[in-house]
Amino acid sequence: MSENVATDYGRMWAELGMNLPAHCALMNAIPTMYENAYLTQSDRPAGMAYFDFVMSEIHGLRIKELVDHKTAGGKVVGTFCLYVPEEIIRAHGAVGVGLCAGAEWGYNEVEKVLPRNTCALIKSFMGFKMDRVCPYVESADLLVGETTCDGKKKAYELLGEMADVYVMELPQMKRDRDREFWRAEVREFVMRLEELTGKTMTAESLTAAIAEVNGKRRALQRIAAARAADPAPISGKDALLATQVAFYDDVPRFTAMVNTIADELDARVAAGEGAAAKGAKRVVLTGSPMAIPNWKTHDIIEKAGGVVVGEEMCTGSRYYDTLVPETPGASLDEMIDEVADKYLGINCACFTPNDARCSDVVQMASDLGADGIVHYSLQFCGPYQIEAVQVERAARDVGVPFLKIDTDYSAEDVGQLSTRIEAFLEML
Ligand code: BJ8
Repeated sequence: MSENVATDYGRMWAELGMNLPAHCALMNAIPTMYENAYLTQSDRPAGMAYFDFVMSEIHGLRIKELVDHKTAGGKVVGTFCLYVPEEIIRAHGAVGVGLCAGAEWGYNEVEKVLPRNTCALIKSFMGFKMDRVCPYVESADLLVGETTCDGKKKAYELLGEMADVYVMELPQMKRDRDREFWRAEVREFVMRLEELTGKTMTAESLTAAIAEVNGKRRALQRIAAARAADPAPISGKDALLATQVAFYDDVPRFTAMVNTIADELDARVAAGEGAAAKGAKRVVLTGSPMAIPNWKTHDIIEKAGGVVVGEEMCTGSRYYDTLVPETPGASLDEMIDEVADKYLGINCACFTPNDARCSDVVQMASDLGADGIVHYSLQFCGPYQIEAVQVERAARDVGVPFLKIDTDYSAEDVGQLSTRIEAFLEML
């Protein structure tokens, strides 16, 4: 994509206030990463052509859609975490976009304000904002943070000096009083969105939003279920990409495309066709989220001859495995409670205790016939790095081999990780 302001996209990026030379450098890097990770694969489902297109237009067509939505009076709400309820945003006629950044970017500027030993995810979203290279951030009318880990909390204060930031207070335990607290917090969020959009959420608008987002999650569940087959009908990398794109794509279009891919996967499973060889070593990944363009670990595992069959992470099952109940005749208040409760059910390592995550991981490994579990943490992420101890214990208890890796967004450790992962796959 050209950064020339004479092109439609160039003009659009300039009008969003982006730093065009820096954005140009980013846009030159991502296609190469995508080609190396994705277009080198063989036996991909034909339906993945949609995601090739989405990636080729990642800062183009979708941003144009967001800009058109804003021009028509709509709002765009950027989020960084799974706990921010997408249904509530949509029920106000706003579009939600996930902003978790997966690239090492703008670190020189970021490290002037954040300690070097901050996790890559935080440095990345701060770098994207400080360098003005992300059109999703720049088109958002409101950025919504949350009190998960300490690094994010404090980074949101600095982000608030550059953009309009609203922070939801997330409890760190799941007792009854925490549930009540969180339900109240979700109601405050409704009020903030009413103020932003000038619209009042109704039972009808929330019912429609719940149905739409549930449809998206169900479509992703179909892909997840197909991955139980041997040979796996889709690579882990392709399945990961579908979940990553779910955070910002148009919901009805995305759901339709993913259902088409799921139909194709069902047919592949019936025909015994796979994206990986039958008998390839099967790996479940668990840990910190992987935002676009962070495909490093999947790429290493699959280039080493293994196949990733599931992700217990926010860019995986934590995103799609539970739905908000669709209860006919429920009042708006009851629906808001159901939305809040569904989100509080997510098992992030920022909660204590978080035993349910350990059970989720071993259950997933069993359901998908995994040969091993790889625990992936971003360096300096205390919650996941420490909780790895309990996850390892849970894996050992059920006799599933376990490997723990701590990494970041750079390519510097690819050689070392490849060696460790190859040895792990050989041992399985
Ligand atoms: S629900 S995983 S998206 S908080 S990796 S910034 S925890 S130091 S990302 Fe997350 Fe929500 Fe939890 Fe999911 Fe902090 Fe760790 Fe960095 Fe993290």
